[in-house]
Amino acid sequence: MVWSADKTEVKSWNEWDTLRHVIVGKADDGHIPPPEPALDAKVPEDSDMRGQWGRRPQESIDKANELLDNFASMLQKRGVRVDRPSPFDFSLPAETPDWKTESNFGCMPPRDVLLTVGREMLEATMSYRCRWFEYLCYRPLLQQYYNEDPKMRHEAAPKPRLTDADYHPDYLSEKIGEAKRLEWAAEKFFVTTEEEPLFDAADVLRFGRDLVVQHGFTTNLKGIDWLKRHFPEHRVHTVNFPGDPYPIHIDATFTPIRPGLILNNPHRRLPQDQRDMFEANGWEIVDAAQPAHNQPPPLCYSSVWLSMNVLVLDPKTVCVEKSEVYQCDQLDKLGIEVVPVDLRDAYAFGGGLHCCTADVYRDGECEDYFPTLS
Ligand code: DAV
Repeated sequence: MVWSADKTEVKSWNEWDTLRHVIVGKADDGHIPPPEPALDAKVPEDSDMRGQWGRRPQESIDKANELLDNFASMLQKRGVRVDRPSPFDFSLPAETPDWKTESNFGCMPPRDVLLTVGREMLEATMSYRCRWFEYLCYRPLLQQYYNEDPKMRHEAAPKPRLTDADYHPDYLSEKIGEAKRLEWAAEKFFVTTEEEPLFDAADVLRFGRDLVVQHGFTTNLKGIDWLKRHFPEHRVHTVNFPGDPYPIHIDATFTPIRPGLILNNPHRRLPQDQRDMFEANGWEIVDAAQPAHNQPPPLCYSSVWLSMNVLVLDPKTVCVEKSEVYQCDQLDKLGIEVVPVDLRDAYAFGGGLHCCTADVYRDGECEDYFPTLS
């Protein structure tokens, strides 16, 4: 069936088929949330964010929104339908019977919250208390898609309790040190426990009938098991990247570009035993180019590897952050048309071009890209 802009349809099976309809986040009212167990584990030990929290400066919000709006208009000019979330007052405390934290986070990165698999949009559990209510920003859109597309499935994973039992106290220390963190990551000892299923949508990559999920700070093994049970028609694969001292989200680490080609962060290489399924099925895993920056922008959670956090528009066309000249050049040499997008001043609000988007519709059907597994 041919996609039409007049009719709402939810469908996306992978990360690369032609993008027709997408959600782009907003920086409105972005907050640095107060300390809490899972969040503290992710803020780098030398970060300028340690010890401060509250609403981000208005001029940084305005600048980030300008960039996100420009990105959205560029996509629209290319014929992609773009929807935007509805922020709520993120300065409000977030509270359940089990815990309270003084503020919410924001709604710049829909990729963290929403996982589109075929005709389903699934709200992730999340693992930070400050992000527990974030799904509300997307409910008006999900409700609209549900009303307009009779085949759309709106699902939400069980809301987690997020009591202290969900977090290893060892990670509460201010000074763990990178060597220790790398040791823990290699042992798969992460901040989250196995108390209950936890996952962020940005830990999941979609390869047709295979889902590749990173086990790390934001997704535990129970979360991956939940995904297996929830998607019984899929093969769900657990991956780890031992070189990452702050392992959250797969999308600055492992980036499929088109069938057969994946960029991998050279500091966080996929271990050999986990590469086999890719190599046996003709997938090439190449080291991503070096980032163009030595430091993330101010007050940013993410690493410089947002350089590889790209948005694929179709298997020959990829949006790359404009200042990431080495990443642009590498993709150009691989025969990809690079669309440069200015987004760096929005990174602090929750990530790069992949993070700040969530698929609603891509062409293509559910294919098997790993036939040796059948
Ligand atoms: O490298 O800091 C960022 C991922 C954002 N979704 C990193 C991971």
